[in-house]
Amino acid sequence: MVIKLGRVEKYLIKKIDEEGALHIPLIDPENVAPEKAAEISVIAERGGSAAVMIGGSTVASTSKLNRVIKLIREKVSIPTILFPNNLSGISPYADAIWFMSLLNSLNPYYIIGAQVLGASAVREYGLEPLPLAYLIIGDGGAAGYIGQAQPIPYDKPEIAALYALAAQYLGMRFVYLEAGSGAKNPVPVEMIALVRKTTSNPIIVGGGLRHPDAVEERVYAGADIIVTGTTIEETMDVEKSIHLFVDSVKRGFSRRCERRM
Ligand code: 1GP
Repeated sequence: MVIKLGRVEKYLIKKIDEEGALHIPLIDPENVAPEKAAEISVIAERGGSAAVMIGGSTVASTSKLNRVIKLIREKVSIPTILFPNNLSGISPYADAIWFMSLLNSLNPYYIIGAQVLGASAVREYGLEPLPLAYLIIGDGGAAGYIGQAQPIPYDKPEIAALYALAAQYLGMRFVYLEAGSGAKNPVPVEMIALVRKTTSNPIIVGGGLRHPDAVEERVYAGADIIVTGTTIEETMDVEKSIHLFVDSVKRGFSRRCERRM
């Protein structure tokens, strides 16, 4: 039997193949009103972001989440992807869901329990599941705390690489290196580089990425998708912020190509 990829997964893979690396903004419906979320999404689509992720570690109100996604979908055609913290993070209005397992949690609920409870809703809502290994690195922020993670130390890239390889062998098709929203220090470039060497799955990197240079270095090291949340939610100039991030992703990738030549 051949695995049939869904529409959003095919789109992301094709876009990574064509453009090298992508930027995706993350919107937390607990922090951002629907109108503002839609405005950010329109600017992101125009600025070249590949999709919009919606979720946050403390999302408790699915109706608030639904309102945000409905409005975003009215305004943009790039895919909306749920980034669920729990069952409350599942909405029928999105295109896809990171069907994620927090592999370095100490609590089996975040590794497989919530997934078992949420699977039938994902099917019923027709959400496309994107199988994702979620790894908490360093500080871990609220995601690490809520998810009861045993964070991988910043200076132990080999542990992250082994998790990523094990996840690939288990059939997961994306790996997310998460330093935690608003983390003081993002995922180190050395860790991304080693994970890149170890797995062939697309690598998503997020948490604490505020400066375009930091984004560029992480794409150069091998990140395929860069996620930024806080900076875009808090900036007074969303357009400029999106432009800087999308541009730094491109620069990081073209430097990576030059290195290969
Ligand atoms: C958090 O990786 C994301 O889950 C984004 O983090 O809010 O720090 O950009 P920031």
